[in-house]
Amino acid sequence: MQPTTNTRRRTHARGFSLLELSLVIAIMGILMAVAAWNLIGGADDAKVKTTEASMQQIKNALQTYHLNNNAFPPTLQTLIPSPLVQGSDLDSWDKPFYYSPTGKPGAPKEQGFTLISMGADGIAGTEDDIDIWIALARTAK
Ligand SMILES: [Ca+2]
Repeated sequence: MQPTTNTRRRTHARGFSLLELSLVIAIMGILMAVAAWNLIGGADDAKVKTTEASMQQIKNALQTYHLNNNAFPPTLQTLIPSPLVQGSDLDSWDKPFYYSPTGKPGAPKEQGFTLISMGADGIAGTEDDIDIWIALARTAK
């Protein structure tokens, strides 16, 4: 049966209920939150990769320095002005790398220095820290 003009008008005029509107707004909010989360996560991934690339470059410069001097430099600033390192001693979050010319206790001989980025939170010893040796082991897999 065809709805009469009168019924059709009434249906159209009813519009959305408050519950339907709340539901749509809640779903849109969730979708926007997910999109924002993904954007921020993607930006952080890029910063992690950039930081790891800088650390790789610094590692190569440290090893070249070691070949020439039979020791690692006392500070990263010794290397930074040299043509061996294009970048700086700052990670992607503009925080200085932690560097020590000695390896971690018990580390293999070729890991003769320590180079760590504090990660996005800028705090040492948290989960987002990037240790050059751990990053290299992960990318080698
Ligand atoms: Ca950290």
